[in-house]
Order: sequence, then structure tokens, then C-alpha cells
Amino acid sequence: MNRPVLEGVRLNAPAYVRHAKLVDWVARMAALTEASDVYWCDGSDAEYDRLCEVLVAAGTFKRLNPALRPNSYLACSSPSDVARVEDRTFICSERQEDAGPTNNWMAPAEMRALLQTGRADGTPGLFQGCMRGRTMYVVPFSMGPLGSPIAHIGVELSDSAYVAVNMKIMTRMGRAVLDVLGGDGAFVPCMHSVGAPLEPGQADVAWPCNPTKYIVHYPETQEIWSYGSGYGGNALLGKKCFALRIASTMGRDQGWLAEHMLVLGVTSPAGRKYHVAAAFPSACGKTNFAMLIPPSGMHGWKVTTIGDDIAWIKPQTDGRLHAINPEAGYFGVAPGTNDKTNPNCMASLKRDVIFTNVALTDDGDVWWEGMTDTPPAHLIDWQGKDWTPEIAAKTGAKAAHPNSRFTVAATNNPALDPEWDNPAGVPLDAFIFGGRRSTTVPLVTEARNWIEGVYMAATMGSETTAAMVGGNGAVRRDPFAMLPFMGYNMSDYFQHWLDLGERLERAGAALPKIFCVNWFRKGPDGKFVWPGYGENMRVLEWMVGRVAGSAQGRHNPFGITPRYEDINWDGLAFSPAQFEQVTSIDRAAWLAELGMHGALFEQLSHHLPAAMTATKADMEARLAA
Ligand code: SAT
Ligand code: MN
Repeated sequence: MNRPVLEGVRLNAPAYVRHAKLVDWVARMAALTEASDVYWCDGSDAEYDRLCEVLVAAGTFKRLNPALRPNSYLACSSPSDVARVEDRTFICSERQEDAGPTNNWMAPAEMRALLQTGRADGTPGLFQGCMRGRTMYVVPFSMGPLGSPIAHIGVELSDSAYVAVNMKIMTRMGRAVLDVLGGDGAFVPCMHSVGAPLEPGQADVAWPCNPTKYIVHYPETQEIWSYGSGYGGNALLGKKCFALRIASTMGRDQGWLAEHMLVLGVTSPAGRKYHVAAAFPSACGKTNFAMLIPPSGMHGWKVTTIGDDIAWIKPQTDGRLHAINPEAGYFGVAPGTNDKTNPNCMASLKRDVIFTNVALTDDGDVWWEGMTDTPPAHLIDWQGKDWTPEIAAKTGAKAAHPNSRFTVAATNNPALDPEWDNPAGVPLDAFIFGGRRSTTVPLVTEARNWIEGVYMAATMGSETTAAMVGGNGAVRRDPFAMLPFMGYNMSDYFQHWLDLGERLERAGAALPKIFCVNWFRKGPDGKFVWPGYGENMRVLEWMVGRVAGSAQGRHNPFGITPRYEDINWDGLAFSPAQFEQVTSIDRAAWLAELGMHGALFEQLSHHLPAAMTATKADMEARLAA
């Protein structure tokens, strides 16, 4: 099939490519974008090294000092391209009501005109000619273990070598995927361009991108089109676009769940292992929780990582929900990560890392806010400017961008769970939902039943973070931590969760328990009261104790919470008064909170399950009693 299909452009398809529809699609996309060359990624280490060299030559990558940070690179993006762009993210279902009130929507035909075919007024489609002067990389990838019945395959076409090397770390990528795909396997086409064509003789910039951005999903035809950004979830299309937005619609249609959740294993001193999936919004510590090291007072407990961001969860023949991590690497937040907050993560980052938007030290290593107590005397900040603690004190300039990231393979993680790559997944014992709330929401609450748990998850709120453009700490409702990642109508998704629970319960399955946590309550001094990080193990111990039937608690208006004496305090000085600060329920604050649940339910009224409003009424009655 290695035949020139287009005038001027060779498709360069290697002999091992046997999928006629794939080759045809690549040909059509090369014609649309007028890419000057096509390169098929084989996923080999040699290819990774070669593409990294290309990126070094282009000025996108700096090679870090190999003595300090072997085989690692720093990329600094354009200041206009540093996070997910939620207001430029679209769900283009045929009917607007299927995208629902929480998503931006445009009719597919209108969006296709805008992106592909051009509009009636003669404006060309954004993808027309958008790769002129650039190579189009063909990036075949598997979300989930290669060949697993739970996995799905995608192919990303991108004009960014940065995307290709990140995809090599974040997914199972390359020739082996095409072998699984065979001659006619199904794949999700993922089209990506930075939107910066090069005219003959035009010099490139280190981080090409376009002020116009579109992150577009067609759920009915299962396609992704992303234009204008080279950063993170905007550009690594296997992650939020495929594994959450498109996969959530697959899950709805096929009876499974695609969730914004870490998955961890927790083993008790007696050797019993539990599996827990936990949903938190972006940049709320999912990676830290997934790599938690129990404090010394909790000797014998062990936490292992299955995944740190996304879980695909399917009912299996044993009647239980099993989870896999569709990803193969971590795209984690750098600032705040250090040897105290996440030693396993720091160990993972010793070599073979791509850093994006952190600061460069004078000896060619990286630094970010919170990495060490004392910052280096001089740095080059993420925007390439001189940075000193004195300058920072005066201007407030951050050395690393608050949403700066590392990309690293899961296999670098010393706490990696031996089952992380098991195609059958791990059986779940509990779900945890958590937001970042400085007030109101207690440290931990157990739902009394599945419906109450779905209610807790559906009404979750969180203060926004730097992971989204414009994130500034305001509280917004973030149901299931999925608000920016839902591929369909949010209320239909609540119903999907309720239906799945009911179906499994009717079949006699033991459903996972559902908990709601908040590590982020602040005291009157504005400081966090709960120490968090490794100490979260104490809450985790209580939760798995509830699963095992050994831990006690008492009922509050919303569920079951531990009393002070129900938590293991070995090795931590945390007083009953402090415990009261993180667990107290303020009636007035909760009346306001329930008012906000009401406002959310009004917004989501189309198809809102009756069980949600009924549960709210029950809570109101209990709160009033
Ligand atoms: O979407 S990203 O992958 O850029 C990171 C996040 O928001 O969790
Ligand atoms: Mn995330």
C-alpha cells in the first residue's frame, strides 16, 4: 500500500499497515491539511529519541543535564497555550439536548463547515491547508492493555512531534497497535493540528499554536477534531477527549463507565487487598493520592497505583465492577510535588521525563514552586526570563506555571500495582468523590446506599484550579468531577449510574460503597486544617474498614461519618477540636449548599432523575429535624 495517493505527497505507509480504511483516511487528511510529509510512528525507543532530537533542534525541547536528569527534556509553551480551554470545547451531537446544558454545542454540519469544508460565505475550513510546511505524524494508540477486551484503539494525526512523543509515554503507541487493529478493526479517528502552517521560507517558532482554538467531539460518529493548541488535554487526544468524552458515550451505549478517577490498591497489615476508585477535579491531588505512602504510625499499610487520572469500569461475569487504567503514563501537575508531599512521584521523575512549563536551573535541571523549601538563587522561568527569589517577591512572578506538568511512564512509578496492566482490570470495593472546598463539606461521609452516593457525586462542588484557563478558586458544581469531560447530557449520565447500580443490585452483586471526602477545609487563619497527603491514609483505613464491616461511624443528615475515636491517630497529633473543624456541619452553610444543589438541578432539569430531587428532599427534612 506504499503508493503515492496524492499529488506531491507520499503517504509513506509502512508495509505492515494492512488497514485500507485507515490508509484512506490518512490520505484524505493529508490532502485536506496539505501536510508536506506523512510519518507513521512505530512507537520504538529509537524513534522516540529521534523525535526528541527533532524537537531539540526546533527549540521546542531543551535537553536537561543528563547527569542530573537522564534522558529528560523541558518544553516551554506559548503563554497563550497553557491549559485546557473549556469554553472552546464542543460536543457536536445531532441534537443539542444530547450534549446537554453543561456542554458547548454546535450542529455537526455547521462545525464540519467551519473546520473542514469551508463555509457558504467562502471562508475556508480551519483544517484546509493547516499543515502546510509540516509533517503529519500518524500515531496509532491503544487506551488500555493491548488486545484487552476492555481496551479501545485510536489513531491521532498530528502536526506536532511534541504530541507524538507525549503519546508514546501516555499510551501504548505504535506498530503493535496496528497489528491488533488488523485489516478492519475499529478505531477512533483523532485529528489534531496546532493550526500554524509554514509558508516556504517561513521560520518556525518553538511552540507553534493558534489563537483560535476548537476542541471538537462528534459522539455519534466517534471522531475528535482539535485545532489551535499543542497543550495537554487539548492535544493529547487519547486522554480527556477520547478516554472521557467519547468513551463516556460508548459507556452509556454499552453499559459501562468512563470516569475521571484514579484507581489504587490498598493492602492492610493483615494482607487483605482492596481497590478504590476516586474522582477529584483536575489539580486536586489525584496523583498524590494514587501514590500515597502511609505515615510511619500506620505501619503495614500499603498503597499501590493502578491509575492516576482516568478509569474505565465494566461489570464482569463475577457480578462486580472491574476497573482498568486506559493510560500508560502520568501527565501530572508539577508545582507542590516534593519529597514530603509525594516521594513516589519524585522518584518516578528521576529520569525519562518530559517537563512542560517548569523552570530551568543554572545546572540544567528543573525546579517548580514547592519542590524545595528554599528556591535556587537563580532560574530561567517557564517564559524564558531570569527569575530570582527577589524578583518573585517584588513581582509575584512564578518560576513554573501553576499548571506546569510532567509526562512520565507508569513503569517509572516505584508504587506501581502489579495488576496495573492486567487486561481483566481490578474489582472495585469503593468509590470516593472529592472536591476542593475550604468550608461546609466534612472530611469524609459514607453514603447509606447507591442512590445517596450518586446524589453526593452529582452535587459535588469544587473551587476551580489552574488546570483550566481562567481557573481562579471560585466554587462551581462539578458533578462526578466530570463537568469538563462529559460527552453527553449530564442528567442522562446520572441516570446511567442509577441504572447500572440497580441492574447490578438486582443481579445480587455487592456494589462498591460510595464516599465523599474533602481534604481542603480551612481554619479561621485561612490555613488547611487537615494535614492531607500521606495522612489521608487514616481516612482510607476508615473507608476500607467500612467495606470490611469493622469500622464504626454515626449517622448525620447526609450519611455516615466517623467519630474522633473511629479514626486511627497513631503517630499524628490531631486534636478532637481540630477534628471538629474538619467534620462539623454548619446548618446555615448546608441550607445554602442545598440551595446550590437546587440551582444545579434546575439547570439539569431535562431528564434529571426523580431520585435526585427525592434524595434532596430527604436531606432537607433530616437537616430541619
Ligand atoms: O486535561 S489535561 O490533561 O491537560 C489535565 C487536566 O485537566 O487534568
Ligand atoms: Mn484529570
